[in-house]
This record gives sequence, C-alpha cells and structure tokens, in this order.
Amino acid sequence: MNKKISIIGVPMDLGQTRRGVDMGPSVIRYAGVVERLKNIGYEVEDRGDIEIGRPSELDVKNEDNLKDLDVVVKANQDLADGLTDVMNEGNFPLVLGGDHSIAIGTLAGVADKYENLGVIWYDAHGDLNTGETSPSGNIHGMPLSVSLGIGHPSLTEIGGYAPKIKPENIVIVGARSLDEGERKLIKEKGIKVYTMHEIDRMGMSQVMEEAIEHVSKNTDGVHLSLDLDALDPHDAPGVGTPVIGGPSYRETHLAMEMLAEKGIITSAEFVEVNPILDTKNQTAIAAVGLVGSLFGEKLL
Ligand code: Z70
Ligand code: MN
Ligand code: MN
Ligand code: MN
Repeated sequence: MNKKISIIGVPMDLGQTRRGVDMGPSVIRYAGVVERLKNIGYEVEDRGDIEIGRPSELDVKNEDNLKDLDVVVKANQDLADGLTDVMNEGNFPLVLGGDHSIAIGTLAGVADKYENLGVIWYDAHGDLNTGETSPSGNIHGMPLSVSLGIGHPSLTEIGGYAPKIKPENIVIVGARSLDEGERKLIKEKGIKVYTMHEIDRMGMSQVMEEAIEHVSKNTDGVHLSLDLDALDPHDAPGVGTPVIGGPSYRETHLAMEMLAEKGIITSAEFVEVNPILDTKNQTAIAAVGLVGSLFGEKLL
C-alpha cells in the first residue's frame, strides 16, 4: 500500500436525521487514528475537515423526496475536489465521516482516476435508494445508486461526470436491511451481495475470498466504503441506524486483515460513527482498530 496517507474529515449529518454523526471525524481522531497509522509505519497527513453548510431549516424534503439536497451537494462537490488533490499528489485517501451521503463525493473524486474502480460496500444497508424509492428521503440511503448514475442529476453529476462505477465491479457485504426498490435494483443490475445469510453459511473468511476475487477481477483500483452500522450493534452501538444480527468486530477485523494481505485497497472511508449514540466511544475505537487492520497492523 501507498506509504503516505491523506486524511480528510467530513462532518456531515444532513444525509440523515440523527444529529451527532457530524462529530464522527473528531472522535475517530481522538481515538488515535493518526498515531495508529504512524505506528504501522505510514506517513500521515491530516488535511482537516470539509466545511459543511447549514440549511436554514433542517431535514426539509424537496419535491423529489431529497432532504437538504443543496447543502449535501455542495459539501460533496468540495469533498470530490479535495480528493482530486490527494489523488494528484499520489497519496492514499482516507475519508472519515460523517454520514454515508459523503460516499458520493468520495467516489466522485476517486473514480475519476481509474478506468474501472471496484467498490466494497461493507454495510447493513444497500444504500441503493433514489428519491423515488426512498422511504425516508435521507440521502445517506442513496450514495451507491447515485455513484451508478441513478438518481437526481444534481447528485449523479457531482464531479462533472457519471457514472462513477459499474454494477459488476461492486460487492456489498453484511446487508440485512434492504428496501423494495433496492432489491429491484440489485436484481436488475446483477449487483453481487453477500448478505448475513451467506456470512452465516460460508463464514467471513470464504465470503471475503470471493468478494476480493469479484472486485479485483476487472478493476484497476478498489475503494472500501465501511459503514460502522454493518457491525453488530453490540460491537458498534454508536450509529444512527443500528440493525441487529451483524458481523462482529472480530469478523470485520478479519475482513480488513484479508484486504491488507491482498493489498487491493486504493482508497477507503469509515462513516456513520455517532458519539452521541455511542457507549464510551466504543464505535470510534472499533473504527480505529479496523483502520489499523486494513493498513496491515500486526501483533507479532
Ligand atoms: C434506509 C433508507 C441507511 C445508512 C441507514 C436506510 C439507509 N434504507 N444508510 N444507514 N448508512 O432510509 O434509505
Ligand atoms: Mn451506509
Ligand atoms: Mn473512472
Ligand atoms: Mn448502513
């Protein structure tokens, strides 16, 4: 892996309605992410946070069932620009959220540099809604469809091009909560999904073997988008949308170690840590542990 890592924080909480996830970047920093990476031997540059605007009134849906669209678009465009700089400098981009709507800007900035970017979407959810299919109007439930070029043009056109990624280069791991429109899109586009059923059946090790094979087959880079709500709420309680029955911290740790062994990951983001909902910073500490294992931390 690239020896210089650039961290960008994105204190975004407007992609959903649980306030507090905007403090995610700070708590992950306080949990020691920079020191952890330096100890493994990386050079780390913290580029600080993207500035997030504030709408005059929170959580207002527009006529297309999209909450706080304008501010979410602006922040994601700024994030995409920030990532373009990191990519041009040849550094490894590590993005800290913030809610998952920021994956729109991350992928806009990163995918531009690859012909075929692979994506591992480690999440309890599919994040494949559009304004038409979303039960909530929350944009954090839409970043994967947006990156496929499906959704409102002000979202899909962030970065000035669409789509960012192709359905055959995506793998979703850990899914256990999908909306009707998301199921339909998964079938229509043939997106590879390892739900909790497959993880129970095959074990995380086999799932990750196959997932890695799938995303590295025809790709020239692989982005990891890790939503902390993928983890079982027992291990990651500090998230806005906990869903019981997820992979443990240990299983997720193994998944990260397997990614480190193969060395396929070229960019990563860790999202949805909400310290207000957390117990003793457990979720931020888990996130930092997972970052460590993704970057090849070893006990011996
Ligand atoms: C639901 C929706 C979601 C993250 C929850 C939930 C989506 N499918 N995404 N937490 N990160 O509102 O679209
Ligand atoms: Mn998500
Ligand atoms: Mn591309
Ligand atoms: Mn989720």
